[in-house]
Amino acid sequence: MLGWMDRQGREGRSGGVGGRGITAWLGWAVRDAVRRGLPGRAAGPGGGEPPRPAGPGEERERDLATKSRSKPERPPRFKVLLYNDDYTPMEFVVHVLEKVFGKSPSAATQIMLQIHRGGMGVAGVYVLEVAETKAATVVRMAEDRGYPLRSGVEKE
Ligand code: TYC
Repeated sequence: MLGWMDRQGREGRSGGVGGRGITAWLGWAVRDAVRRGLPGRAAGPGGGEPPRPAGPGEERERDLATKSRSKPERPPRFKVLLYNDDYTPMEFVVHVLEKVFGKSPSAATQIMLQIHRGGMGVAGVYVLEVAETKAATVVRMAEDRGYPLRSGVEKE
């Protein structure tokens, strides 16, 4: 004969495996199901501990478990644009492209000429915060020298 369990999930003892063994395991299984909020007799009205709201830690754990199953999204990228004007020296634009955007001297020169001829060009592509910082850096460097060079950010 097996042991028994009262409504609170406490184990009783009526012989069999001495009130431990499988009854101890069943007590653990039911308590575990109640803890995790699974449906079961002990979790129903009048039975077992009432399902308590999950604490902040548990909520986070559940969120993480859900998120880890979904494909991680690549953050959107943003182009940093430079605009042509009649006053900023070509050498300064090349300098900016090298120092702020890490371009080689020849790549920087090509981009600068493209902007000079076409009115606008892409200096680099970054996540939003980096793109905005670089665009602001360009404008500040130009303003410090009295040049009207303009920069902007556009979603790729
Ligand atoms: N047009 C400028 C000149 O002739 C050069 C220039 C190039 C300015 C690119 C801005 O983003 C620019 N001095």
